[in-house]
Amino acid sequence: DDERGYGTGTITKAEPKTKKPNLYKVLLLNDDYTPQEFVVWLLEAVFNKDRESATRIMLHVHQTGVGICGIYTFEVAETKVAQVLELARRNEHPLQCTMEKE
Ligand code: NFA
Repeated sequence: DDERGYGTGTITKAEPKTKKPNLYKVLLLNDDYTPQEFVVWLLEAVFNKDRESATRIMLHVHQTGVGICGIYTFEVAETKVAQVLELARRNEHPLQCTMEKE
C-alpha cells in the first residue's frame, strides 16, 4: 500500500489498474459482384480464419447482408478495415467493410 498525505496520515490502497479497452466489431457487407472465393481468401488473409470459419462468415454475409469478421481494439480494427478496402480496390471488387463500437 502507498501512504500519501503525510499531514493527515491517510493511507490509500494501491489498486491494480486494469482499464478495459473499447472494442470494435469489424463488419463485412454483402454485394452482388465480389466473388465468394475472394471473400473467403480475404477472411483467411486479414482475419486469420481457417477455411471452415471463413466460409461460414462469407455465407452469413451473403445470406443476411452483413457479418462480423472479428472484434478488436480501435487501432487493430482500423488497420483491418483499411487492409480489406485496399485489397478490394486492388482487385477491382466493390466489397465494403466498416467498424462499429461494441
Ligand atoms: N454476394 C456475393 C456473390 O454472390 C458474395 C459475397 C459474399 C460478397 C460476402 C460480399 C460478401 N458473388
